[in-house]
Amino acid sequence: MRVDVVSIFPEYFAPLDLSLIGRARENGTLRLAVHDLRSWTHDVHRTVDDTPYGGGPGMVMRPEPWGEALDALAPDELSPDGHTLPRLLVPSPAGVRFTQAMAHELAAESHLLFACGRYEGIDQRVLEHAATRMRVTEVSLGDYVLFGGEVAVLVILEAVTRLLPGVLGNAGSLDEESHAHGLLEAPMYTKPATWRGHEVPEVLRSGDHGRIARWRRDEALTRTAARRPDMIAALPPESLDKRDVAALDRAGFQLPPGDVAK
Ligand code: JAH
Repeated sequence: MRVDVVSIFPEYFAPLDLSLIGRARENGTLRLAVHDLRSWTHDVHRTVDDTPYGGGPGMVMRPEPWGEALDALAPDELSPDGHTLPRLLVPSPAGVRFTQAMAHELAAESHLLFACGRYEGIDQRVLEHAATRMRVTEVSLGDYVLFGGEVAVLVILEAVTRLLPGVLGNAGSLDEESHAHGLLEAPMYTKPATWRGHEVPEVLRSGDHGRIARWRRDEALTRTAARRPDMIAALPPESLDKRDVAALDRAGFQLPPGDVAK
């Protein structure tokens, strides 16, 4: 996968040289380039912002440097090596929610291009114009505001690159994780069996794989009901069997009335 990132703070991306993402870059799984937006400015002050039309606080990123950056990184004509246009992603508190499902979708792309806004954001015409020749997605990690899109890009890139074939050594850990099945995962434990007076639940040491699976399912349901009732409400009713409904009932969770349970 090819990834380009445009930012006025390219130093933010130094951590991408490290660890598993760094290894994916070394072995060619990930071809990542970070670009300084100011390299597409022409004035002596390398200006990237201006005051907002309509008034209001703060500054807005000027369209001209962004236009040139996107022209350079997503050329209009198809490149000779047959490369398709990138998918443009713009972190913004006004974007659609980034989810594990979107991470999977992005991991299937061959080229991602991230535009990191700062201040009050990027002149909207940049996105409008880009949308005339490539797929553009404004994306939000959650309902909070950062100084800019850089940290959001680090998060998205980590979520996406760990799904690329060959990046995660342990492929099994991909499909039993939180959010893969619409429930939070059960708690995990390792040795020693007793630590500072706290015990690992007996069932996990029993060797009874059936009991262990049921216990983990109950824990996942209980914990999800307590922490993320929205996720329980979103479960397809047919995904819950009678023991699931009983576990939720013990947790005091009121399921919406309806066709329940095998
Ligand atoms: C803030 C440009 N949902 C996380 C998120 C993503 C981007 C931004 N804030 C929060 C942001 C200022 C300018 C982007």
